[in-house]
Amino acid sequence: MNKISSLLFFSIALSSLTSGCSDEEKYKAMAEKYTDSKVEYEKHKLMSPADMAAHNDKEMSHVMPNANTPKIGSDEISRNADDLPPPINRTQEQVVRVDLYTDELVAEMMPEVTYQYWTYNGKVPAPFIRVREGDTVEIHLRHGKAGSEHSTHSEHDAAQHAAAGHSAHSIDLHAVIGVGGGAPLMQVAQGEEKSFRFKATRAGIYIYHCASPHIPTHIANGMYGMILVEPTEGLSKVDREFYVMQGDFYTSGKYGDKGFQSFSKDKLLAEHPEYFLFNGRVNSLSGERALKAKVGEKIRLFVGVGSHIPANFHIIGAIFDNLYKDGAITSPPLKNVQTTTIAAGSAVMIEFTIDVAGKYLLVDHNLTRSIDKGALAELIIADK
Ligand SMILES: [Cu+2]
Repeated sequence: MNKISSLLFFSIALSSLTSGCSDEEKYKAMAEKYTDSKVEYEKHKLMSPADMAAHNDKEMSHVMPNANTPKIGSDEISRNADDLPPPINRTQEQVVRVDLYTDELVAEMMPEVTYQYWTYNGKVPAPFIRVREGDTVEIHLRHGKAGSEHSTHSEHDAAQHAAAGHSAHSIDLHAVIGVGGGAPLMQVAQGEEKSFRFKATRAGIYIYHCASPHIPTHIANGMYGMILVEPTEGLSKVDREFYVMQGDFYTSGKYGDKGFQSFSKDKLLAEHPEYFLFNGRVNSLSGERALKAKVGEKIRLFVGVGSHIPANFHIIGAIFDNLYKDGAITSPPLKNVQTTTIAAGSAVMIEFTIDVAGKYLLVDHNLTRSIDKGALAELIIADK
């Protein structure tokens, strides 16, 4: 056994002991897995970014979230629906710097149910990026939060990340015209930071997501967000804007099963999610965190599907005055729409007003997803 693997073996044995397990065979199996992952990591280090992006990750299927859970936090995983930058009012193009970091963290999917999310900036969805057509966008992506436990590169941490299936993270922005949406330039290993620039030439509302092997797993675990490229003339003025993303989640246990739920790759491959969620968790946008507006106000929603299953987006009791399908915000809108499909990896812009005060529900009109599997949010309309 060389120095690194014996060190790994020692720390695994130690962590197993502290968690009360003394089964020697189990240590051995775990050590072997770590050694394998170490070899795997070395292999990935030697790959070119293009190979990395194309890599189909057959060997990386030994995902071990339990053994590699970096931290247990009670932090809110869900991004608030009003957490987006204000409209752009400048008339000149500029360079816009965007700082992102990746973080894997355990959080509540619903009360007493926890899950290890993979995120940009610690929330699902990722930050809403807002730029103007003609801007030069400079994306900085760091693997690990600066100053955190995994912020600097170490062989041990790298092996852990590799074993957990995220030896690299990256970003593919649908607003980019270029190979891989930037992903081949942006494969970042644990402790690394990379950046690239692109010119936002096409106005629209776009998805961005992680594109590191195994790509569907990274996305399913929560690594997606939106980028809005406003047209040069800007968007029409509204009173409220909200940011909502639907995602499908694949837990080992069934919907509602208590305790830590590991990711199920089998269910992902079978396209059989247990949860359909708005902004990352059950009831993330309800009660205190509901979307709030007033009678007669002009409301604009940006709604996207980050992960793999298209949505049938509907608001019970509302009609979409203007619907900009498929992210096409410069095309004439559809008028008076009840429900819209949103493709996987796409987003829509919706504008509407409501004349009657009360509580309205955002749903996926494939309604078991909302009533039985989580895709439900509240819009509270107050009297003026
Ligand atoms: Cu990733």
